[in-house]
Amino acid sequence: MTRWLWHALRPSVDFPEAYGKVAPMHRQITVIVPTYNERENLERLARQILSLPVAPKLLIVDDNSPDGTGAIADALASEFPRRVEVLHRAGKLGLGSAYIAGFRQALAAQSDYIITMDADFSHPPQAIPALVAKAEQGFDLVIGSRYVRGGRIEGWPWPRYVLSWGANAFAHLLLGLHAHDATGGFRCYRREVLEAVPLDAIFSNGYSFLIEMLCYVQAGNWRVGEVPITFTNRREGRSKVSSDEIVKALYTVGKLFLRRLRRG
Ligand SMILES: Nc1nc2c(ncn2[C@@H]2O[C@H](COP(=O)(O)OP(=O)(O)OP(=O)(O)O)[C@@H](O)[C@H]2O)c(=O)[nH]1
Ligand SMILES: [Mg+2]
Repeated sequence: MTRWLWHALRPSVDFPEAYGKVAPMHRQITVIVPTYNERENLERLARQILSLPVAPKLLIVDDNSPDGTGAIADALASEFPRRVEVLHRAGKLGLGSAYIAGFRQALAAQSDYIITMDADFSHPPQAIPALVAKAEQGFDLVIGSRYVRGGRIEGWPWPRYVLSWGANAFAHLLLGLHAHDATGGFRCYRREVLEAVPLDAIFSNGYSFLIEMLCYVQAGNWRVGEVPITFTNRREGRSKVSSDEIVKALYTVGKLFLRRLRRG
């Protein structure tokens, strides 16, 4: 309904190809980077993002990282006052809630496209213009994808492949999600999607947040596209994925599956 209204109110951009006519420079793009102990990565990543031709803004959501990442974020915000913002939270409150806090701030700042990515260079910043270009073609959510033709993963030990393959298989079979990379966190959302999704109703907070979010996007009939990326295993800093997170993800998928059954 919301999507229909949006298209009805903006007849000039009714057809996907029309988006391509508007230069991305006219769009405001915010890249949200959640951080927890990313001292080794944040500054270099920020500079690469800020030097991209699509001129994005950067919103760092730091959960009071014990390694001082928050102070690095503040220094970046002082150096680039118009382009870098930092959201400091009291402690490690989870990736999902970090995304939601970032979404709210980016929407309030009138961003047209809101991009999420990890701080550890697993998501290549140089792919951001390709995500935006695909969104400009009329896709409401664009996923930087490891699992479409041209996408690759470098440096993963085999258990990570199994975990990722299993999570995607669950997402496809139990939840009926169509995207090849349903668990990827490198995404570009059109602002209208985030306005339509009931962010308050999202119950998962960890990595399964990405699956729950995609359920809402697909249920809303928003157009989802994927662009291939080379995903590189983190070289600096430490992973925050724990066995705890895996159990929570299984719980989330089970809960979403039951909801899907109930709703037919
Ligand atoms: N603000 C915030 N950021 C988090 C939290 N947990 C993880 N992150 C960040 O979310 C991103 C993804 O976390 P990673 O540890 O890289 O997890 P991953 O990419 O799934 O796992 P690896 O492949 O092992 O790196 C990174 O930028 C983290 O710093 C959290 O609780 N709060
Ligand atoms: Mg990572």
